[in-house]
Amino acid sequence: MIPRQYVHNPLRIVSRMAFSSSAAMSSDNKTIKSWPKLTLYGDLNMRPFRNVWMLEEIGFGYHHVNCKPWSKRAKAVHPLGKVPALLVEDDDNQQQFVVVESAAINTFLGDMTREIESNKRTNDDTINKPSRLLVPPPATRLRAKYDSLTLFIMTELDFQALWIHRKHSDMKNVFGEAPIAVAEAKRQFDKALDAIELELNDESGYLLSSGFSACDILLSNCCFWAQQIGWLARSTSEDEPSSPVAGDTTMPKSLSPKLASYLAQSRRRKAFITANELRKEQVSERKGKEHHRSKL
Ligand SMILES: N[C@@H](CCC(=O)N[C@@H](CS)C(=O)NCC(=O)O)C(=O)O
Repeated sequence: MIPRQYVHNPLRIVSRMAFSSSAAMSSDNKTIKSWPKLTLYGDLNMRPFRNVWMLEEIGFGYHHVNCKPWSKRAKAVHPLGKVPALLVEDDDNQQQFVVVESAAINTFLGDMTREIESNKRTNDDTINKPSRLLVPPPATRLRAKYDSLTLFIMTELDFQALWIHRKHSDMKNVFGEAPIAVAEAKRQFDKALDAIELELNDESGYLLSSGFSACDILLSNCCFWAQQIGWLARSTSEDEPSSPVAGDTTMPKSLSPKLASYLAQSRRRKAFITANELRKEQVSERKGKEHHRSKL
C-alpha cells in the first residue's frame, strides 16, 4: 500500500529541473539534512536501473514510477521526455525539484547520503560508523578522480559508443540506420574500455582506492549493456581460440580476467541483486504501476 503522501500528480510539477532557471529562493543552497521523499521515474530495463541500484546501495526509502521515454509521465518530469528523472520533495526546506541525467542523480544521492550521515554523527556521539563513500566529498583528490571517471564513462562509453548503437541499430526505425557510425562507436567503446580498465584499483578491486562507489555502478552497467548487444564477451573464454583482431568491429571485445572478476563482484552485491529482481518484477507489473520501497 502506498502511503497517501507519496501519491502525487507529476503533471503538477512547476519547478522542473535542478538546473532550470527559476527565481532564486532562499532555500536553494540549503543542504538537505534528512532523507526527502524521492520518486524515480523510468523503465528499469533502461538507464534508470543505475539509479535503483544506487538507491538500494544507500538503503533508504524511495518510490519508483515505471514509465517509458516520451510517455506523459516522463514528459512531465524531463524536458525531452527521457528517463531517468528523480523528483525530490524536501519538506524541511519546502522545496520540490527534479534531477535529470543518470550520473547526476547518483552523484546527488551519494552527496546527500554523506551529508545526512555526517549530520547524524555530529548529533549522536554514539554513532561511530565511518561514512560510506559512495560519492567522495568535494574538493578532495578522490572526488576529482570520481568526477573524472564518471564523466569519462558517460561521454566516452555511454554517449559516444553504446548510445549510438542503441539509436542507430536497435532503434533504427525511429532514429535511422547508420552502420558506419555504429562501427565507429564500437571502435570507440573498445578504446575507452581499455583505458578505463587500467584505472581498476588492484587493492580495492574497484575504480576508487576507497572501494565501491557510484562510478562503479556506471561502469558495470555499461559493461552489462555491452554484453547484451554482443560488444563485450560474457566470459573470458568466449572468444578463444580466435581472439578478435584489434579494430574488428564485428566481434565482441574479449573480456580480460581483471574485468571479468570486477563484473562478477558487482553482480554479487546485494543492492545489485535487489535492483535486478525489481527489474524482473517490473516486466510482470502493469505499465505505470507505482512501487514503494519502505524505509529500512
Ligand atoms: N544522458 C542521459 C540519457 C537519458 C536517455 O537518453 N535515456 C533513454 C532511455 S535509457 C531515453 O529516454 N531515450 C529516449 C530518447 O532518446 O528520446 C542519462 O544518462 O540519463
